[in-house]
Amino acid sequence: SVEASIPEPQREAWLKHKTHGFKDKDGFEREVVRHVETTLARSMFNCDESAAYSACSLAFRDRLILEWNRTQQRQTYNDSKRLYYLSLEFLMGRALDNAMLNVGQKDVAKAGLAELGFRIEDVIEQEHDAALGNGGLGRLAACFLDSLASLNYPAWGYGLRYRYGIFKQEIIDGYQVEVPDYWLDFNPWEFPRHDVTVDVQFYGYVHKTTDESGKAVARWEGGETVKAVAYDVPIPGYDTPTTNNLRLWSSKAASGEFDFQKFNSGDYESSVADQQRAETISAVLYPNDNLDRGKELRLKQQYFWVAASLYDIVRRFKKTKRAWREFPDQVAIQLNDTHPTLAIVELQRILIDLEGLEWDEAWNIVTNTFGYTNHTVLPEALEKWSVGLVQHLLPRHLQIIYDINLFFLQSVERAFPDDRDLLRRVSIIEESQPKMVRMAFLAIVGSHKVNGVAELHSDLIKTTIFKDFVAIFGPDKFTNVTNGVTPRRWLHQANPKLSELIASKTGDQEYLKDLSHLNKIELHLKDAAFRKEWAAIKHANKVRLAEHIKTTTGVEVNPSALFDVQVKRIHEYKRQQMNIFGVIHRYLTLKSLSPEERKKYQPRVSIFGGKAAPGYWMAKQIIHLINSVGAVVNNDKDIGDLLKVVFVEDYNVSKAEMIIPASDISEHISTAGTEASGTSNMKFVLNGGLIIGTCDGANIEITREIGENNIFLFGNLAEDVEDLRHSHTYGSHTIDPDLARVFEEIEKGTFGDSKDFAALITAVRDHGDYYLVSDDFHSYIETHALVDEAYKNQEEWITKCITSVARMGFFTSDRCINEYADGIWNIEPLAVEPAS
Ligand code: B1H
Ligand code: IMP
Repeated sequence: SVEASIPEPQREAWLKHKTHGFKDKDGFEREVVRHVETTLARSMFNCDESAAYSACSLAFRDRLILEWNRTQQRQTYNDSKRLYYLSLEFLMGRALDNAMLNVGQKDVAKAGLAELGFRIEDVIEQEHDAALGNGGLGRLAACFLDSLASLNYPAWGYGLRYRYGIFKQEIIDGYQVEVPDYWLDFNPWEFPRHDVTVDVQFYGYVHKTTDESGKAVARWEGGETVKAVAYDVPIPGYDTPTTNNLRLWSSKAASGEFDFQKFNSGDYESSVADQQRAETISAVLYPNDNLDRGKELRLKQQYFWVAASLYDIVRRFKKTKRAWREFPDQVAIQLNDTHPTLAIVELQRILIDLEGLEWDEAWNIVTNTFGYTNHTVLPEALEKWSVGLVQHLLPRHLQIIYDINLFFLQSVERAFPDDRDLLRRVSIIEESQPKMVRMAFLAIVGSHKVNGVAELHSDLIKTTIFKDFVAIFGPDKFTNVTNGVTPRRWLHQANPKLSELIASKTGDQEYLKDLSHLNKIELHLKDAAFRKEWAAIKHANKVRLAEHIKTTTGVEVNPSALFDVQVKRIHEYKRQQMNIFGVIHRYLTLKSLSPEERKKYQPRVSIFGGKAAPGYWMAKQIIHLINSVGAVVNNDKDIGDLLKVVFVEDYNVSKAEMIIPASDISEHISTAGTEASGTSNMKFVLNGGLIIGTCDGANIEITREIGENNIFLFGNLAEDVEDLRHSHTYGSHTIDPDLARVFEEIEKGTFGDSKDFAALITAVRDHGDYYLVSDDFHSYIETHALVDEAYKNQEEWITKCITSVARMGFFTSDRCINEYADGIWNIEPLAVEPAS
């Protein structure tokens, strides 16, 4: 057993004093009080909710870390192949509620906290979100960690420990204002590992020389060194002891606290400045979603994180004393988009420069180790780095990239002789001014599998941006793994009442481990009591959101109105502008009706939320228009409860957990072919809301699963987008008449100074309407009318909702992780006895 690895003479003492986490309510309370009194140095007389949160979290953390250790020991002892998920973003949200539910001790904690004088809901609310991500890509990584642990896969996440996560959004006078998210004051969920550090080199030069045997070798010398310090975050699986690790790297100056040479020569300030410069690397998450800005500090972040992670992975492999060729049997590395692509180059560098392997042997190991997930086809999001910048920062890596490209192009030439244009098109180096390294191409060439994140998206990458690579490598290298979400957080935690109701109908909570069991609720479709309870839960969730809206915006909304929600990053391709134009159209229609006719209209609340990248001016204009429309509509006495427009400030994971269960209809209305998958669409349906959406991303597969009667699809298809764009000759493009009417009203100044919104109008009317807002507007408005009609028949509406939830089993991230494990990583779960 694992215990056998403790040396005999000490074994008895270690085992005798082994720590155990709390077992029951009494034990839990004892741990909380101990942490309040010792770790936090407080007492019952000054233990507020915040201290109760900290102590409660520490009690759970202690439990998790014990299981964490056992899990790591078990995996090491079994010598199992591990997956390493490299992601620059992990949008974790809150940890306490999730830990309590996954460990299965929330009831114990609830009762214990109550005896100590606290309501568990208030304690949970104290936690600050861990917001180390922008949107879907980062939250997907977090769902994957939950599934990997819940399914007992040996897996680690590797990321950066940003000092500042995604900014906090404040809405001031209708505009977005960004406030830094200084979140690490006290984080009970991380373990600093000051003993686990890696020195990471930057800049310098390459010295070509020969070794003793006369073989040519390259030495990367000079430059500067920064230290990476590991911080470990335990990831508990649901109803299993498996507790995996998320290792986040923090940057520090390498030479201890100060550069003593400078210090002794009296240059104290500049040695402190050096220290701060090193810490800058992991200081802040870049707040861009689906956009690449090519900043030097971002490239430094990428290499810092990749180099530290690979060093750690290689160190762990070397402990097994296996031959290098076995590396891909022990290690799978998944690249979450191109952000960690330098890992391919770094592993090749380690193998040839430091370990002395031949190029071909090393390259074979590298390509069998990596898999690459593409998350976007938007041209502005495809990463490229200028050759000059890479040369300056990572001179040896640039040489290796050139060699990878040379060997790759030679093989292409052999297979496709005399096709110069093909070589130009697929070259990893773009021959532009300046020359650029195309990271997606490097990722494809250096991986054994490339996957998209929904069927349409995976088809699109094969026929558009990566078409030539399909011809070169054959179609089998390219595959699809449709995204999924964890039902633990996105149903059980976010919507406990619905989770309980579902459990009462499926028999138990097994559906949280095998989401296909949801289909059992379809048998109860006609059960009147069940339906009534279903509706009551939705209503209660809407009441809770209405309260939040009242306290944060002052707007009173009627929980019986239809809640129409669009919450996601603000982006032109996601078309929040089309949504707000639609709202204006509705407002104008209502205004044109007589009071009698108006009464027949379905009351609605249009709810928006989401952050704009700080430098994305158009997205900020959209936020301003939404708030300006709200200010007019919400105060119009003719309109009353028939229409309200609210913008929920600072959308994040914990707000999503409140908003999503309260939605009747949610909007997933990207221009067809632009949203790779979307994952909130899955969360909304899973929580008993319906969707209005385009034939894009995962909407298509959701439709296939739940049936087209249960979704409101509209708009042009991806295959027609290119031709439509082409037909919009600048200036002469005819605008949909209803949309023209909306523009006219904005230009009249109804929603404030029209100059503020001019760019949103000209983008559609005068600049080619790249996102097809006008082309889709008519169909969008008509489909909203169908939504109104359908909602009036509440019985039929509830039937649609229940049927949809019953058929959502496919969209669990567990299914998704099993597909990656079988088709890409070749890893197996490590069986464990169920939690005691
Ligand atoms: C997605 C990104 C993204 N795709 C660059 N691409 C970034 C690209 O900081 N950057 O430079 C950050 C994020 N994010 C999203 O991934 C897609 O838009 C969604 O459709 C998809 O559901 C999600 C997860 O696959
Ligand atoms: P690493 O793989 O060296 O980073 O170690 C990660 C964790 O795995 C350690 O903190 C231990 O909990 C566990 N571990 C590593 N090596 C051993 C071993 O040889 N025996 C048992 N557990 C180990």
